Amino acid sequence: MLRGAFKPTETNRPAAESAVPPPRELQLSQPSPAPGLGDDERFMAQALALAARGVNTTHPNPRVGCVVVHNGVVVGEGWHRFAGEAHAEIIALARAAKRAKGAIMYSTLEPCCHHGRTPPCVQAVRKAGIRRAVIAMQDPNPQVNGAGIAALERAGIAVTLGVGKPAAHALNRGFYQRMVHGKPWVTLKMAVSLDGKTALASGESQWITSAAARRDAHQLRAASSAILTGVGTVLRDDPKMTVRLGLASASASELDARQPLRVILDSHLSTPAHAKILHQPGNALIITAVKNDAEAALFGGGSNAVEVLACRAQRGQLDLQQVLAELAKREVNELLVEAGARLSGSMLEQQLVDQVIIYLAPDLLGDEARGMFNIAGLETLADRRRLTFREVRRVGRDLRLSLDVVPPQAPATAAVTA
Ligand code: AOF
Ligand code: ZN
Repeated sequence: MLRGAFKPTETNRPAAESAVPPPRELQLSQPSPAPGLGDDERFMAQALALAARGVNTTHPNPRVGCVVVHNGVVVGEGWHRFAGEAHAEIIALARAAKRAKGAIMYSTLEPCCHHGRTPPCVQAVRKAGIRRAVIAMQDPNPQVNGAGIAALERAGIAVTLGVGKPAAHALNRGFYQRMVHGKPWVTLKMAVSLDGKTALASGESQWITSAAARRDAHQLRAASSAILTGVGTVLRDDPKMTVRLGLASASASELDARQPLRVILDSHLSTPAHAKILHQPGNALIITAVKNDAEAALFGGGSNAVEVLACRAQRGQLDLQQVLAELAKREVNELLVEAGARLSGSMLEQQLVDQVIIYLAPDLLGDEARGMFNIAGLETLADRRRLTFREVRRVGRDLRLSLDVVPPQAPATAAVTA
């Protein structure tokens, strides 16, 4: 993948991505730890804040932060920025240098013990003379999965596991879901009017929400490994599906390197070869039911990388579970769905969505306008699809609603923060 190959010359410098704050769901509720917390919680909160700086760049790797503390003083900090570059621990230990001897290391993820793109962190931790390691969560990567902790303990390093785990997990919910369940974390985003409409009957939809809400949505894109849409949206809106807003300080190569993979579900391979979505920085993937090499070749001619992949389909509908599995194979941790009512409705009906973000404009578009989700009619209220509000906040003149999808049979609870 393009982003894996991208290597800035200087590691861990103050990053352009700090211009794009992480989505609120990924921000710590306490960026500066409250007084009264124990040392472990306080230093782990610092490591978590460092980890969050990688929110837009570490893909396909997890977001990890590390703090080295000697006699109660922070002597080294680090966070993982790009796959292929040094891990958080390596940077923090290098900063601490000799002061790492006898120090405590706070890491938001279990240090790795395998050779990936970079050498194992546990060796460096041992060599540096760390005496205790505080770790927020185990690395779900099957190549690590507890073996890093076991290696530290074998080296006589005391390990405390679980401090700050919920926040560490939230930062890496996509990485976790891919490693453990073989599918990405799926966020479905939609911009709608107060009467739940996404476009006029004519298809006109630019713009339903304000510039502030659209900027916020670009932050969702920036943190995603891939964006999924349907060919209907491509034909109707000819979208670019790139991260553009809020990245003024990024260089052209950084902008290219951080573009999420653009995925188009197109059963009959009817995406026009000139569609804008195919001609942007970064990679595009068309998933179809009817791969025909001659037709697929039409998409390969330009300067951009466009892959065409055939997936199972039934009655013209692509198998969405297989689509997600294929995306996980391509190391997609977090997937953002920006699609029309049909694909969005199918994703929800098939319980493939983890989180829904709605930007709600205080306007009415009328009965003729298009609805949000094509979902089969229900006979009784007992069959309704349930979601719960996680967060509600105002963005410009619009509201941003963040909702969790409730699995069937689970009781819906109201937990709203305004
Ligand atoms: C750590 N610290 O900061 C991160 C870790 O290809 P590599 O060498 O970058 O290894 C990637 C794997 O390392 C990734 O899948 C995950 O298991 C772990 N990530 N580990 O000790 C870090 N980012
Ligand atoms: Zn490592």
